[in-house]
Amino acid sequence: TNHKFDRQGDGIGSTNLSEKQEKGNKETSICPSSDIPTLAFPSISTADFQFDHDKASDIIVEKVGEFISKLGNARLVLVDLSHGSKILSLVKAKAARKNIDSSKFFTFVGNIVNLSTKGGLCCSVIANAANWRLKSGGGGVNAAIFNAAGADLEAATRARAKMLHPGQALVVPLPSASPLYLREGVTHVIHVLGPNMNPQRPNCLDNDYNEGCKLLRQAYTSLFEGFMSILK
Ligand code: AR6
Repeated sequence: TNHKFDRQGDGIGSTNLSEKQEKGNKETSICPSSDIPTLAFPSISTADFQFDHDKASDIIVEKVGEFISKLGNARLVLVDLSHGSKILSLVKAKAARKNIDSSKFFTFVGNIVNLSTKGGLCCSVIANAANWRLKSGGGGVNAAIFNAAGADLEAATRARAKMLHPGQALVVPLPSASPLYLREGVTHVIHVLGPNMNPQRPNCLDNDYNEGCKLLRQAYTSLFEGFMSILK
């Protein structure tokens, strides 16, 4: 019964289509304010930072399970680029096994910077798998988000913090002139720094999964608490 978690950007027959039709399929679609507050987040640390997918999926499901009841009507959505995403399948299966409410948490295939315009999924808040310097570029979801948001995001980020420690998150309200705000209806970006297992990157944990799992749990706690602070 995994399929109930499997919503997709191009899915026919989903509620997404009618949402789009209501907006008249306009290219510049700001999500209606009546929309359910939604956090879209990538799987922190599991690509460039080379964190074990099985361990990461356990932690995602554990943390979602812990926060879901505190979120009121808000939703959490784990996003990845491809239908073949290993982390999405693992999380889907484990969330189903734990009977996590699939209207409050589901996985979604799409690019986190165009979920509304391409996928029909309105997400007011998106998370970024950041680097410790909070710098643009570097590939992955970090490069995609900084590119899509324009210089506004760099300035707004810089005004709040110069760096992050692993396990920390930083909530950044997106200036209303940002293309990501105007086009996709994203009001906040939450930068998250996850644990790093890649020897080519700073602060490599050298396969210490004791510390790594602790830091990844902290990262998701910081992310979901950051999202809750926006909802208040
Ligand atoms: N939309 C949705 N998901 C994405 C996108 C996207 N546009 N791009 C990547 N993913 P990663 P990390 C997925 O490598 O492992 C950067 O260079 C990807 O498939 O972005 O935490 C930073 O500057 C994977 O599931 O983040 C840091 O130095 C997930 O997002 C470093 O990488 C995270 O992959 C952080 O590495």
